[in-house]
Amino acid sequence: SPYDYIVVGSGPGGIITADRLSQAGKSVLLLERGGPSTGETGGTYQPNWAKGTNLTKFDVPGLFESMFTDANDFWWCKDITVFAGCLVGGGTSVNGALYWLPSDSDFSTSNGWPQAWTNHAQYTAALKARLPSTDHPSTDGKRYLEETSVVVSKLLNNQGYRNITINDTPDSKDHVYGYSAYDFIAGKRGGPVATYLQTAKARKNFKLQIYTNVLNVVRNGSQITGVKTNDTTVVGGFYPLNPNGRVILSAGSYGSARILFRSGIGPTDMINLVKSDPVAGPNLPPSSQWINLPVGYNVSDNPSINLVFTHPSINSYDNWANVFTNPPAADAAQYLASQSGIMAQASPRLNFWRAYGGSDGVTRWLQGTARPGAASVTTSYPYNATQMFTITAYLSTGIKSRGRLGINAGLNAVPLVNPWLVDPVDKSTLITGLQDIVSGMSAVPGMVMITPDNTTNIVDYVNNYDPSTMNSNHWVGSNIIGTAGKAVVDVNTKVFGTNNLFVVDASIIPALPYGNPHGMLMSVAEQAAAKILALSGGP
Ligand code: 6FA
Ligand code: ABL
Repeated sequence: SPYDYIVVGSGPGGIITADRLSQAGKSVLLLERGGPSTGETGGTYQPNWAKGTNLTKFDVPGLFESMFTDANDFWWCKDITVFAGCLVGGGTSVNGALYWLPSDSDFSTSNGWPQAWTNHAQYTAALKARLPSTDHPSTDGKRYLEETSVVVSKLLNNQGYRNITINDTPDSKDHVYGYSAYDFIAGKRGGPVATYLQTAKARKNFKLQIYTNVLNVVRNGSQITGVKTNDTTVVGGFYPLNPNGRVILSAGSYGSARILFRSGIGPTDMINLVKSDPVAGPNLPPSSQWINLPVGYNVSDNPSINLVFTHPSINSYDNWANVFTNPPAADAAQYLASQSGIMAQASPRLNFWRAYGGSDGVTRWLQGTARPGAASVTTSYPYNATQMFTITAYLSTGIKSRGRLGINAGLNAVPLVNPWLVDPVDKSTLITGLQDIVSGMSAVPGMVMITPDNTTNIVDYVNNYDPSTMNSNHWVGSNIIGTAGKAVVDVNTKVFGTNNLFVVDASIIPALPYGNPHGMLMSVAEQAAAKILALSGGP
């Protein structure tokens, strides 16, 4: 049967949009290419130590670092060459869950937003009401494995930083630090899956269908009639819309761009790659109906650089290496008994921000994330791995570098032009920020930097940093919101040149917010759903 709305992708953008549309009484089909994640969604992938419970890898926050080291990593999209979650919840089922309520700056016109989006307060309030943040996720209210925050706060106190509860004042992002905040709930992964998806699922007019990959939208010129999927149980894999129905793409920055290319929407070079494909080519509309939009351009992601240190007080928690297979027995037992303890939190412990005026007159913000352990160490000196911790420095709001994403001949979604440190002042600002962090070390007796070590200075370290490890998984901008001629979607998130095709996911965000983006994105989805419902001509 046809639907009022077909939402493609059950990441944070898709779940929140689908929940709000179904709450308004519309019939909504949410199509997800991947399978279940948390126990609540039917997921069953769990560590042996949790057998007999419904706690999966996706539920237990302390298993976060094992997402990157597990050989059975079925949750990543295999046809996207950067990290992207392909399962119910998308990125929010596998991410670090760092959760920052958006600031006014995040939605400012100087950050690329249309004026009509700047008043985000009611949408952010709606988000906060559904999904509060916590900086002490363990159910006993205690904080665990806090040595890293103690050491890094000493480093920052010495440089004029203030200690705050970060989500109490989202606009305070200069010389501040605080405990890492998350959207975990009751010691488990929470996010949109545990909240918005549950209210949607309780409605008769909402349906979630998993393992259904949307290949392209089906259209007559500017009118979308439905979507074509890999589902062989329906004729042509086709899911139809009601006559005035709408499709909403929420397949993520790479996923939504690819669906557009495969629907004849985007730069001609990308659509021609689709045309050359023996399977996808025949599903394209005739070239007279192609819609040329800058899909994949204007892409941004935080450039991030890791500094690794040791300090005698640190417990690196065996670098999280054994959390899935064989964690400390007492920690596993405590978590199973009451969802408390070290396993109730992902790896980050402390976050900080500082603003930097650039030589080009633009202010750029630096975010730091500190955690026990390290993803890689380069020194050839001996060091004590049980005492190591990482500070990741991200450059966020204000960066000018942009890249391009697209598809290759195999229709895999790929970065085409890397977006990191293309702009020279982005680069010099990040270098200054790293030098500032390091300059405070003398105030912290016993702190030793092991990556880079004393054979490499910060400038050389940044110059030689492997770009593939400079990424932050915070891709935005590929379907940028804005004005005709420059943007992909309009102020209502409708794709230019179409009557009834929308995009609501990270791809419409014009510029990076201060912090890790999924909190801000969920406010975007609240606002987008309201604008789509208010737009005339729909169901
Ligand atoms: N953001 C934060 O704010 N805090 C964090 O700590 C954080 N950590 C990470 C992280 O550790 C990793 C490894 C990654 C990859 C991202 C992180 N992020 C973090 C970023 C954050 O998760 C993303 O910004 C956010 O999830 C983006 O949300 P979107 O709604 O834009 O897109 P998703 O990729 O989450 O979801 C897309 C969904 O569509 C997926 O479920 C996918 O399976 C589905 N899909 C894709 N193509 C499809 C198709 N053709 N048909 C049907 N479904 C499709
Ligand atoms: C984020 O927002 C980033 O997207 C992730 O990259 C980051 O996790 C989390 N939040 C937590 O800060 C890091 C891991 O801590 C590393 O161990 C891992 O190597 C890296 O992601 C991979 O990108």
